[in-house]
Amino acid sequence: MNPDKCPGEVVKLEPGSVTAKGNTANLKNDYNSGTNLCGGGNSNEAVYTVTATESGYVKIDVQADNFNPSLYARRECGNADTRINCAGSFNNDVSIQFPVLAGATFSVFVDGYGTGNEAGPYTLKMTLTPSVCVKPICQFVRPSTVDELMTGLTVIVTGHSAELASSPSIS
Ligand SMILES: [Ca+2]
Ligand SMILES: [Ca+2]
Repeated sequence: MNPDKCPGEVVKLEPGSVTAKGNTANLKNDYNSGTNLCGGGNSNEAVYTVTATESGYVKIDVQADNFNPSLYARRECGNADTRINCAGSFNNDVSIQFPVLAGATFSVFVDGYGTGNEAGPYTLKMTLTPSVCVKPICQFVRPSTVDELMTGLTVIVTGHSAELASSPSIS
């Protein structure tokens, strides 16, 4: 798959970690994070579309060799309004995390943060920590935080199943 545009590289994420190396220097600027907070509008980016095989917590890290990275995830690859989470950094290292359900597909963008075209070699690491389910209750490993509420996903940790909600809520 062409890593430059949606859906980009297709990845199946099982419990544990997947590491990918890439280089945005030879790609094009097609997408941005959709918010000034996380940037991406001036820089080339690479795209990965990921399916989680189990419910749990996803943590995504980007280590940029020599540029300021922007990292964001969307539920729909081509739709900035479906952003799940994002981060931009003037350091070389940036990470985001969010809960997922089994079978959920999301897209990850390795972009650049700043006023110029921030691009170059990077290492992307994605880790899925599965939730622990003792029916009928699923206990997600990481407790709920404000970070999590930004994701637009609501994880119901009690009841018969975890469910996706259309908007964030505090419970
Ligand atoms: Ca691109
Ligand atoms: Ca971009």
